[in-house]
Amino acid sequence: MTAPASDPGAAPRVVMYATDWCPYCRRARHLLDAKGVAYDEIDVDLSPEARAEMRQRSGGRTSVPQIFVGDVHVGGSDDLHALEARGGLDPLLGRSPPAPAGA
Ligand SMILES: N[C@@H](CCC(=O)N[C@@H](CS)C(=O)NCC(=O)O)C(=O)O
Repeated sequence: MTAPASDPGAAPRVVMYATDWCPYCRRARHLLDAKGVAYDEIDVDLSPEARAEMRQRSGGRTSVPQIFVGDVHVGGSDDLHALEARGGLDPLLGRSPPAPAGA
């Protein structure tokens, strides 16, 4: 169940607009799955309305995937991986970043 937006301790809903065939979507899925992040995937090939919603929410971007954490537009797969590499994804997800190796 998705927690209400008003609950400050709740994990934000993660939404990925994607297509079945897109390799960048596969890369994004792989990262989210590896981190155990639950997300809702919306296939924009199946719905012109969803594709229009994606474009509107992402400031006009047309490529897939487009990933949102709560109301925050992360961007595409490269953006998601870059955010993870600089340690920004866990805080956005409401998680503590992993302890450094050897700590
Ligand atoms: N840098 C982007 C590349 C995404 C990308 O090129 N997606 C392709 C499908 S795999 C696409 O949507 N192309 C159509 C378009 O750019 O409108 C990312 O990492 O998400």
